[in-house]
Parts: sequence; C-alpha cells; structure tokens
Amino acid sequence: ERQTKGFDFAAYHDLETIYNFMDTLVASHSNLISKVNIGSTYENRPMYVLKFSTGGEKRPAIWIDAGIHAREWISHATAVWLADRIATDFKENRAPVPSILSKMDIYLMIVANPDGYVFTHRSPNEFYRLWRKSRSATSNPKCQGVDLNRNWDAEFGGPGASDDPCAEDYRGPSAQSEIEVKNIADFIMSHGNFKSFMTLHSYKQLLMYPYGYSGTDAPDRTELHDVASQASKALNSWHGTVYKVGSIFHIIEPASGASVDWAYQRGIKYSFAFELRDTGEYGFLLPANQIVSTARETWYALRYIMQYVCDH
Ligand code: ING
Ligand code: ZN
Repeated sequence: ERQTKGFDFAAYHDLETIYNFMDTLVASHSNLISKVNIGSTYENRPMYVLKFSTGGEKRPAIWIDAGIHAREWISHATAVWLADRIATDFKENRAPVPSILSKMDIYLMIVANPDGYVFTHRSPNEFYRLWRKSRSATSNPKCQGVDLNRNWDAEFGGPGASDDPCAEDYRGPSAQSEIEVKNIADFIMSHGNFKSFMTLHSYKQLLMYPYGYSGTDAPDRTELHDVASQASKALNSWHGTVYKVGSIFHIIEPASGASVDWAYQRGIKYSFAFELRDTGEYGFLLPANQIVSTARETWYALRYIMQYVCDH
C-alpha cells in the first residue's frame, strides 16, 4: 500500500505540504526515487528535483519542471500527481513506465520557483495570489521579482521581455542573474545527458516547441510539430480537452530568454512547453476539482513524448 494514498491530489497545497509529500514518496519508493537538492533560492529555500532511476550512471534523461511561474498552481498540482503516477506505474509494472525507466532517468521539479509560490499563499488578495515572478530585489525598490522564464541565456534581452523591473515579464539585469535559473541551468549542464526538456505552465491549453524569441523555424520543427501533434491527440483521448500545437512565437507571442529555447539551443532536441487548462474561464484560478483530470490528460501527452524520446 503506498503511503501517499491518503494524500489529497484534488487539492492545492502549500510548499511545506508539497515538500513533505516528496519525502513521503521517496521513502515509500526508495528503490526508484531520490531527492536531489540543486541549490537554494533568493530567500534561501531549498530547490528539489525528484530523480526516478533504476540505476546506471547519467543515463539519457528527461526533464520536467512545473511552477516556474508562481501563480500557475495547476502546474504544481499536476506535477505532484505525475510523481505519484510514475511511482505507482513502476511499482505495479504498468506500461510504458518500466520500459522507459529501464533506459532513461526522469527528473521532475515540482516547484521551480519556491519563493514565488510561498508568496502566492500569503493571502487570497490578488497581489499575492497572482504573483508570477521570483521575489528578488531589483534596481527599483518599489518592484520585486524577475520573470524566471525570461532570464535564461537564450537571446536574453530580445523581443517579448521587459527591462522594466515593475513589468510582469521583467527579464532581470543579465542572463541567469536569478539564482533559481542558475541552479537549474547548472544542474542540467553538469548532468550533460538530457534528451528532453518539458516545462509546465498555465493557462491556454497549448503544446509548444521552440523558438519563442524568433519566428524562424527551429531546425527540427517538422519533427517537433509531429511529436507535439501526436502528444496532443493522446491528451485529447482522455476526455476531449483540445490543445493547440505550434511554436511559442507563432501560437502565443514572442518571448526571449525562455527555458525551452535555452534547452533547445544546448542540444536538448525534444524541448516542449505546456500551457495547461483552461482557456480562460477560470484562468490561473482553476478549480481544484479539475486537478486530477488535468493531470491525467497531461500524463497521456507526457507519456507519449517520453516513449518517443526513448525510441529515438
Ligand atoms: N506563458 C508562458 C510565458 O512564459 C511561454 C509562455 C512558454 C513563453 C514557454 C516562452 C516559453 O509567458 C505563461 N502563461 O507563463
Ligand atoms: Zn507561465
């Protein structure tokens, strides 16, 4: 019986509860999962990645992160459910998880922006609940935080990012100025064998691939579009949720300094960004009774991509 059985996956949880969940999950699946501390945040909180591995040294690996934007709570909640699902599928020998994990490792970061996430829990007042950025000090004492998805070393300072510390898409003073971005980037570079990089956001129901900084086609555009289309079909098969597929630049807007562009530029070919539910009815305030169905459909897309990456 798994000890996370009593955990309420149909609720949004604060950082402490998520961190405790991770410890419980690791303790009950210690043959598969370990917790890696990749550094600390601006406010000195630990940043954790769950590593799912059946052995080997730096096997080819898949990266999944959630919560780089604090207010996108469905992404954290989805990642919590995913962690449990991967663990359970492995334990119960349910395809395709055991075969994927016989060749590859999965790294899952549930809370990529812990300081921001804690801030969104301080009060239901929208200034707190709808916080997007990190919580670092800027050159303007009235405005805090950097958009952690504009701070990566990928056309940093290009279109679709602001140099105004008060803006929601403030890129920061320099690439990787934010310790959270630096910790993740250093971890991925020092590992050196990631084949896929996936990042979970909300909302808009999109499955996107590079580039964000330019409308020029990525060299692997045809293949990425095909994989994303198949993945979105798999997602749709659960209960009909419709996702649009395309490049970030073309289906949302230009965005420079984004994590998927960084990953792609560093040779991680299968780089995708998800915008989870919904299309705007509730937006960032997606009701908790949609968590499990959102997570499950997302899993079908992720599972398709993981299998594809494993086979190529
Ligand atoms: N949207 C993403 C944002 O960072 C995105 C869109 C994803 C841009 C991936 C670039 C790369 O603005 C939300 N809702 O955060
Ligand atoms: Zn986001």
